Amino acid sequence: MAQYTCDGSVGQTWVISGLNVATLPSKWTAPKALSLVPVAAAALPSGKVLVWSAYDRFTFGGDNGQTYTALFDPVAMTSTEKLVTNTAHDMFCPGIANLPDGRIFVNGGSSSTKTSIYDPATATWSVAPEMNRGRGYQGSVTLNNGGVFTVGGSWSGAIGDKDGETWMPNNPWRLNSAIWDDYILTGDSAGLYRSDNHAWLFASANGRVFHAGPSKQMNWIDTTGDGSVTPAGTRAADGDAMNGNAVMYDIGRILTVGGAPDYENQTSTANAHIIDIRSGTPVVRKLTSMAYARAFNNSVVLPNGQVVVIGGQTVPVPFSDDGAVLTPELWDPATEKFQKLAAMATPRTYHSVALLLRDGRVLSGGGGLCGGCTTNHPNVEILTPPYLLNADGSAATRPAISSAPADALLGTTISVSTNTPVSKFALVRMSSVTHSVNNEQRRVPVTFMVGTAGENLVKIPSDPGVAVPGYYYLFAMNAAGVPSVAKVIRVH
Ligand SMILES: [Cu+2]
Repeated sequence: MAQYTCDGSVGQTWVISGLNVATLPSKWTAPKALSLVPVAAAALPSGKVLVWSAYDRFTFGGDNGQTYTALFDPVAMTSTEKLVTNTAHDMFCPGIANLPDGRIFVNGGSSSTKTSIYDPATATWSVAPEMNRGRGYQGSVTLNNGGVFTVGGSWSGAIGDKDGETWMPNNPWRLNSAIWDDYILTGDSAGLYRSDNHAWLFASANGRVFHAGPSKQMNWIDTTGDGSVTPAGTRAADGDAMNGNAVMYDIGRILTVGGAPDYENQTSTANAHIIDIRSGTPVVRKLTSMAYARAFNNSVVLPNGQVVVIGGQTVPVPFSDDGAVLTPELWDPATEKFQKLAAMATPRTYHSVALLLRDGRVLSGGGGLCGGCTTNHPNVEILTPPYLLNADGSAATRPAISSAPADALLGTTISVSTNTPVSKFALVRMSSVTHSVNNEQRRVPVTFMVGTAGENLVKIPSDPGVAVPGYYYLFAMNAAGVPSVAKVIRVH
């Protein structure tokens, strides 16, 4: 029998699920209230998630030299708030990187030149060097050599001249004077204030970075010395895709979805493309589009290579939930198509976040930060994707990793024990997100052999441009594709 459900587009559209529009088995927890709007989120080696808003729990503006943060435990569904004042850094709208040693690196934002580092081992924040350029809404990414590259970000500090700069541990920021802001611009009608925002950056070998968007122009960036930029073509017929997403779902392969030609008030697209950068010369393919046009969405890669696209709205309008898309879509690399998942309860538009959790579920939260407005969403909800459920909606039987080393050196083989024979292993880098940008997440499928004692001998890639040093979830998957809870491994 057909079942009528609202797809969440604020009462505008109704779909018939189970008839012509299949929804894959999937479910959400009820929204869990937090003490603040989680505008930024970072996955920690403990499995907990660090979230923060701005100087205030519910609004932003100006440089107020402090930030409300909280530590969310997705197992206990509890959170602990901490007001961070010692770094004098208002960390609203910054760049974020997950350093190879597990620390969370936050540069710019409302305090535009500041850099702060969170150490999860001590739960403390410390001051790192200031950038040469003030920035907010820039793109940052951890490099294969352990540094951090950042570029763009005219939303904060002076407008324009936001050339790249690179930080190496125990060093000041070094300006890459030949990596001009101009290379990454979209054609936004609001000009430079918007056109150098939210760069999609993917670390590669030898300090190089692939710039996949959101401008339709793509580039290879070399962060050595003054740096250099080599144009790398366009994303086929895709236009500028501001506030869309780019996800490295497999080695050297990036899925891009959604976005809009302008930062706001322009119709989003449902576009989807694959960018294959394995040969060094990007090969772009247009895919069958999503069912929904979206911008301000988030996308999360699962250990099996599927990508969950969550939230967003049909026309991006900051601090509005009009046209919010409550139905996530799951992209499958085997079919290269999208299928709908169960709708979530809360619109997740501007200032929303999503991250993969250690247990293979997906955290979605935030949206708003506009004072007393009705579009503030100081809560999170958690998606159980189809791979954790049987066809009847009951919980699938999961394999378990009984032992794995805490550390793995690049190019070595590690011994991993599981409670049952498994079919696949994958590493997924622990990552961070704000404003629909997560340049840290990447999935690295890994090969293995079964040893004489039944142990799994898992091969860690040798190239730090493939397995960028850092903390990874290691998932085992059984023949049915059901993942284990991950073991957290430091790859270095
Ligand atoms: Cu913002």
